[in-house]
Formats: sequence, C-alpha cells, structure tokens
Amino acid sequence: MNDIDESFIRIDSTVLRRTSIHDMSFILISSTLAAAAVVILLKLHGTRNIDVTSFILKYVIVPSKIFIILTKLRVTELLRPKSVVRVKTANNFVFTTIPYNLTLSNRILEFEVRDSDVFVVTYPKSGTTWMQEIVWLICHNADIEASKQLALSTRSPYLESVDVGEHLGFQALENWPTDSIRIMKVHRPHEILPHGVSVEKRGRIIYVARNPKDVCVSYFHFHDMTFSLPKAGTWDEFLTKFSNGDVSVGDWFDFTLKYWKESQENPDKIYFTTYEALSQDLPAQVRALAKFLGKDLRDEQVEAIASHCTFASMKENRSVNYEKMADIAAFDFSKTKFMRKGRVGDWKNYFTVNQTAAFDELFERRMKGAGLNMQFEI
Ligand code: PPS
Repeated sequence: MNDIDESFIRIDSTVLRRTSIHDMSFILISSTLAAAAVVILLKLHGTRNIDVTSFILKYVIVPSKIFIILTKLRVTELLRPKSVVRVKTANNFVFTTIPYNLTLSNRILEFEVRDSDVFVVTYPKSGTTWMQEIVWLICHNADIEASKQLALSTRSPYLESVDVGEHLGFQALENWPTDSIRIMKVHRPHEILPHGVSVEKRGRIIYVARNPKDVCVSYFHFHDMTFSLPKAGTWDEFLTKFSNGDVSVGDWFDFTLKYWKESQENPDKIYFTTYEALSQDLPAQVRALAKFLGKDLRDEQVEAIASHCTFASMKENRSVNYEKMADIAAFDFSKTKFMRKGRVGDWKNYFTVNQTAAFDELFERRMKGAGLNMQFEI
C-alpha cells in the first residue's frame, strides 16, 4: 500500500480535463489534416505536373515563407543545381538548361499560338524586361498609369514558368482572354519555340540581342542572386563556361545567329534589335517597334514611353524592377539588384587584356560571314 506514487495521486481533475481536451483537439486536428490531404491528393491525381508544381508553390512554399527563411539562413545554397544539364526535347533538339526548367520543356512546343501573339525573345540578361515594358506600353496606348497598377510579370507572363501568385506563366497564358493581346517573355532557342510560331509562323517575335561581353557580366552577377542557377564560380571560371556554352540556355552564338537568320528571312515576323540600339536612341526604337506592331503612336506618346523606360526610371519602378520577386524568394537582393547598372561597356571593368583578346578571337570566328555587327561600346 505504501508503494503508491504520490505524484500520481495528486493529479487533480482540472489537469485531467485539460489533458483530455488536448487529446481530443489533437485527434480532431490530425483527422482534419488527414482528410484535407486525401482531398488534395484526389484533386491532384491526374492533374498536369505543371499545375501541381504551381499549386505547391502557391499554397505551400510561398505562404510558409520557407524559401525566405532558408535564404536568410543561406540554406538555399544547398538547393542550387550543381551544373546545367543537356536534354533532348521531343523534336530532337539538344538544349542546355537547368533541371527546374524541364517541367515545361516539351509542353511549350505544343503551346497554341494566336495570330495576335507577341513573343519577346532574348538570350538572358539582354534587355528582356526593358523590351517587355516598351512593347506592353506600345500595345496599350502608352497608358503609363495602368502599367504601374500591375506587376510586369502579371501583364507580360514568362512562358517558361508556372503561375505563382502575380508572377504569371504558362497556365495564365493558356487561359488568357482571346480579346486581349499576349506579350510573352521567352528565353529559348528558336528550334524549341512553340511550333505555332517557329514552324507555322503565327504571331510575331521581337528579338533583343546584347553584346555578349556585357551579357556575360550581367549573367555572372545574376547567378549570384538566384539559387535556381548553378554557382557562377570566379569571374574567370564563369567566362570560360559562358564561352563554351555551358550555362543555362546554352551557346550565345548559336542562339543569337539562329534568330538573326530567321529575322533576315521573315522580316515581317521577327523584329531584330539590340540593347545597344535601345540605349543609343530609345524614341527611334519605340517608333520602329510601333510600326512593326502596326500601332499608331503620337509623338507625345513616344516621348512618354521613352522617358518612362529609361534605366533610372525603371530602377525605381516596383512594377518592373522585380523587387516583388523577393516575395517568392526567387531573387536575393542583398547580392545585387536586378536593375544593376544598365550600361553598355561595363565588361571593361571585368575582362582582362588576355580575356578580351581571347573573346574577340572567338567572336570573330563564330560570327564570320553572318553579317551581324554588335556594338561593344557606344
Ligand atoms: S532576364 O533575367 O534575363 O530577364 O534579364 P533582362 O531583363 O534580359 O536583362 C537585365 C539587364 O537589363 C538591364 N536593364 C536595363 N538597361 C537599360 N535601360 C533599362 N531601362 C533597363 N532595364 C533593365 C538590367 O540592368 C540588366 O543589365 P545589367 O548590365 O546587369 O545592369
């Protein structure tokens, strides 16, 4: 009899009641969660993997702020792909990319193209965002106030990404209202554009090329601010990878020359311009683009677009400067800004004399006979 544990005897009824309420709530919450999981799994079963990815990003990853926390703790570094991969797409084209991009690769080939579509195509870091904003304004009566109301990634989605909140991509484009123009951002070789545009020649392409030395510098910094790309390494290592086409999206020369050739053969379908031409005379470029797109703009509208689209203005404009991308932790702005320098010729601050000589030799060799001149300074 004397062996009874005193603490056991002393448990009073309040504690017992609390314990049973706690147990009840635990059972209730866990069965609700289990039921919700079953509903979600049934709903997702048979759903396309791009919709599942988008769903998980939108409802699990973004609200839980997990990437933001991981970025702060520098853990996202562990999620970086080790290197780019080469993949063969459904039409037998070998493409250099990052693993995350494979979800959509073949589906994009079958994307249904409309005659009114405008594809803003570039090799990364060549002035895509700049051109998207210009084209959106040309196609929307230079309505600058309206442009500020919505993020550029909502107004002009990225064809190669899935929808996440206001950052729209493939699914939003598939469901875009038919009475509204689609202005899409694309970073893919011509060979793997949607067949509707590359083969059937529907829609129009606006291509922006940038001199590859400045592209390489801008891309080098960009690798630092996003963990979706492999580590850049040192400047020298990155320049070697870029020169060999061992970066996401692949070889700059092949990529650019294919679009250049296509633009020569189909000038009414592809408008080919350069970052340097935009930097040199923006109003003239806005006029030429409006003509290509069949839009009539008054002089004051051209001026308004040109002054809204200067680097200084876009750097401060939260609807285009990608600062909202921090919400989904896509970019780490403590490393560098998306609107970094916006200059022609920044490469001179990075290329050594030997690197310049080697790259110039590569450029001469690869561009020989193409009839495409690039400006490395203005
Ligand atoms: S991405 O991530 O591939 O879509 O990047 P992209 O928009 O093609 O290129 C980013 C570079 O373009 C510069 N930029 C501009 N330069 C001049 N004027 C304007 N308005 C402008 N908008 C963007 C941006 O600063 C990046 O270049 P760097 O050399 O890194 O500054």
